[in-house]
Amino acid sequence: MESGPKQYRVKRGACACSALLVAMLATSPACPADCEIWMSSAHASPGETVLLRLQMRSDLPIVGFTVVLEADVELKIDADAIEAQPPGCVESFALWDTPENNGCVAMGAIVDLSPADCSYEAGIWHTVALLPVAVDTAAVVGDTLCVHFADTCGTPPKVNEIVLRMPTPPATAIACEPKVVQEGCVLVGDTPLPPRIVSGIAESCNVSLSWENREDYDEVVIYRNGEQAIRLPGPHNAGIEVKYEEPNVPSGVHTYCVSGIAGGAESTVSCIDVQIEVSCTAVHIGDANCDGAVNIADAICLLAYLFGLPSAPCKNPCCLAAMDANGDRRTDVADAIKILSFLFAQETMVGPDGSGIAAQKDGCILYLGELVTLPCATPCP
Ligand SMILES: [Ca+2]
Ligand SMILES: [Ca+2]
Repeated sequence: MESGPKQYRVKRGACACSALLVAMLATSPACPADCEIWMSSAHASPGETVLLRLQMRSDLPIVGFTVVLEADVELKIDADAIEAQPPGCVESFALWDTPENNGCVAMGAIVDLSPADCSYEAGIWHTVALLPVAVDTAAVVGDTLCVHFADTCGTPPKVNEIVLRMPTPPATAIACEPKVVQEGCVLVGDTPLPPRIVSGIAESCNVSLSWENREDYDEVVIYRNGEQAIRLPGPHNAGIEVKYEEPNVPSGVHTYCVSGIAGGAESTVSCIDVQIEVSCTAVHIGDANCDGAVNIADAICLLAYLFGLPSAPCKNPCCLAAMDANGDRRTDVADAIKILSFLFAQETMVGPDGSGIAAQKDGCILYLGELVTLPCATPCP
């Protein structure tokens, strides 16, 4: 089989990083897509070897790449052990680390242009190589040793580039300079690197947290105001961004912290303050007896509340707001009729905010506290 790059027509786009090519902007085709490279980080003890994950993403399918790496002196990328991903698709995997490269390492892979399954799909991150990195035995705990993406390496210069498949036949390709999102680092020590918090946003009554797993974790732990809020079992691959949404958070300022657990050791935490400015109440409209479901028993409960003897069940409602099935901020016989119509005539109930509640939306819903004007001693879970 003919080897690697020769069998593909690869044009270098205007976004290739050579300064010479910048001067050719006027005549070169523009790079048709955004493309990015990223490398995970890890922790390791002196003398230990860890895998760093090389990831790529672009707006067009990726069919090949070259990256140029420079490592801090204590790190050695093992030339023989680079693992290309996915194993069945990478047709040619090359590594250039000759002495004249002045310590840099250039590596690349070509993924077959046909079949199409063997390109890296557009728009999502792909792990394209696992790079073993050996930490020198003389490294000191607490050191941070990084692998950098470099601009050029060797003669003729090799550059960071991603080879993109062009969308129109024949299956031509174009090389683009990728944006470096993160360089990989190894923290010398026993504990994993903490996740990096990207954002913490209050959305009405919910908190939306996002973070980046800086290495592979077995578990991720989220703390709210110093108390453990939830443990998210893994595996959690080192990746770009993970989102977690916590519903029904009380109003006020909350400190959210995230840690990662790997090999039984927990990282330090990364924290962010999030302010919930609104108060929220969870109501299950129509669930007059607060048993978690809307059925005919709720219509009976509501009628008993309205017309029953003082000893009748439901005389002391757990959540009067849940009984207001038609959203008029009163509780009367019309609500019992509304519940029956909801159950047997496909009518919608109405929430305190005026929204319709069809059968598929039936359940515990958060409403802004100011809209829930009827008492609700027991908001639904
Ligand atoms: Ca019920
Ligand atoms: Ca009502």
